[in-house]
Amino acid sequence: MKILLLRPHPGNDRFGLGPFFCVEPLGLEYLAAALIPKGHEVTIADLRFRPGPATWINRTRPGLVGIGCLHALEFDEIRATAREVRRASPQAFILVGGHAAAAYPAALECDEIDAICVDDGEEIVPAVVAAVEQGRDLAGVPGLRLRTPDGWVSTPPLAERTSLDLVPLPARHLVERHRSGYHCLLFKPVWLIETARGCPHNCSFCSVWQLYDRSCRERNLEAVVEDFAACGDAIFVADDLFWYNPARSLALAEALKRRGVFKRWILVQTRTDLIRRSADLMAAWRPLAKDFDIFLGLEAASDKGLDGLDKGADLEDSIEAVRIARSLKYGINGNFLVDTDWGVDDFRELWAFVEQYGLQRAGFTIRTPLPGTEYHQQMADRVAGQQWSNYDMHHLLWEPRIGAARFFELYAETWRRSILNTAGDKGIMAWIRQVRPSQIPYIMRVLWRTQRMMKTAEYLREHLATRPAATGAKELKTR
Ligand code: B12
Ligand code: SF4
Repeated sequence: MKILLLRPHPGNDRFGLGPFFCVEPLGLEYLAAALIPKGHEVTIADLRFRPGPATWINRTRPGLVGIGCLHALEFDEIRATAREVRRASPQAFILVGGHAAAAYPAALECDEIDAICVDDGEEIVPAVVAAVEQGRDLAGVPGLRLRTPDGWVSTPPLAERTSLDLVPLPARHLVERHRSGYHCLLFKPVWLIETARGCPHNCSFCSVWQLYDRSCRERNLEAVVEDFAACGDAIFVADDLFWYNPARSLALAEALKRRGVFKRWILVQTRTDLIRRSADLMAAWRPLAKDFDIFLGLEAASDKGLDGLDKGADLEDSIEAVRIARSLKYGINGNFLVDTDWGVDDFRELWAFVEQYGLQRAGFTIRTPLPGTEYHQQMADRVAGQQWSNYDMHHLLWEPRIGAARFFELYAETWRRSILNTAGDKGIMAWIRQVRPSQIPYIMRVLWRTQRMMKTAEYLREHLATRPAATGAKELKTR
């Protein structure tokens, strides 16, 4: 069958680090790798680049269109894309999947979509394609929400979680036409690699563990080494929790060294307590790249703050992790969560922590009830009527304790303390010196776009324009 897999534009990347990142649709590449050996003709189209869905439909004439949905902030855009696909190809079967779709399918249950995949796709998608091709009932395919004449129904879950080794390598050749457009921070082009999936922890703001029931699955080391060797020299590792299994991580570092893998840059995501107890492992990995950055879940500047998020790590873990990582010359890109219940003292506590430990490379996001979390269920009444694009962790979904105007004033001030503030410690020239001449226009464009995060008025304008009409303009407190 002819299959078209679409990665839609996220719709909202006005705030946050969105402009700094555009990475390949790795989930779709794994789906393609599962479908191609079964004789299907697969095209992946990344709609963050031209052309749009209608052109791709005309070019490929698909029997099934799969739409990837990674983030809740994309829900409205996914539905709009599905509508466009339906118009251009009324006969095609429309299947949606990806992290956010699986974590909260209710947001996508609409007439334009035929089915939603609520688990990993490597087994489920080929089964859907076979059923559609043979005109069989999809009720027998596991892991789906299915649109039926009687409404949306669930099919049984997969008997077992899909092994990551079912499909050893992603079909990266299908996105090569977009490769030069994929970038992360200062690096362009970049490659996204996954070595493991899931996380055993239970941070209250995170939808990953709730989807995978705190399970972790690992890819076969040989496949991972092969993938690293075949990809280019700037790598973003997609694993939810890198270095999670010390013995396996050590074996992987050694296997990569034996294979002669050495990258210009690697970025991984992990936890502070894990780094604190893994100094040897960190030392083993560091020689694998010239520059090696870590996205570290710092989250809060006090033990009370960390406890309130069920982080399961304390402030001493944060301080030690930063010390260990820096002693090994890792770069730290942390993230902190800012709470709508905060007063000025809480902001000051965060600023002091950032200053004391030199964490100006960190990002700051607003604690947001992401669909698929218990926190979202608890906050259901307060978030009613919000548009999905506001779930980017830079919008307020309800009135904060100190009022929106004062909150955004302090939030913008928090961002002004980061290195992204070109009027702050790191000016434009310092950024320009870090990139090749050909990348200067790119870095200028990205920096220009991120400057709105330092401006109170930009947040307020956005807040007024996008909040549910029902809350009314009168609620906005001004100083
Ligand atoms: C890479 C990544 C990013 C990248 C790039 C994303 C992009 N737009 O291309 C960047 C860094 C930009 C990013 C940004 C953000 N991200 Co992000 N991101 C991820 C991450 C780490 C990996 C995704 C991935 O590629 N995994 C590897 C592939 C192989 O797995 P997969 O995509 O899940 O694919 C499988 C299945 O889902 C399924 N599938 C996938 N697509 C499809 C399609 C169809 C049709 C079907 C049937 C099945 C299917 O089959 C695949 C194979 O099994 C996930 C973590 C996660 N566990 O998903 C977070 C994650 C998705 N991100 C998250 C968040 C919160 C964000 C930010 C809001 C963070 C922030 N602080 O600003 C921003 C939003 C940016 C924006 N404005 O768009 C949350 C999502 C929460 C939610 N419920 O919305 C996650 C889950 C992380 C977390 N720990 O909470 N992100
Ligand atoms: S450690 Fe990271 S991936 Fe794991 S539950 Fe916490 S935020 Fe989610």
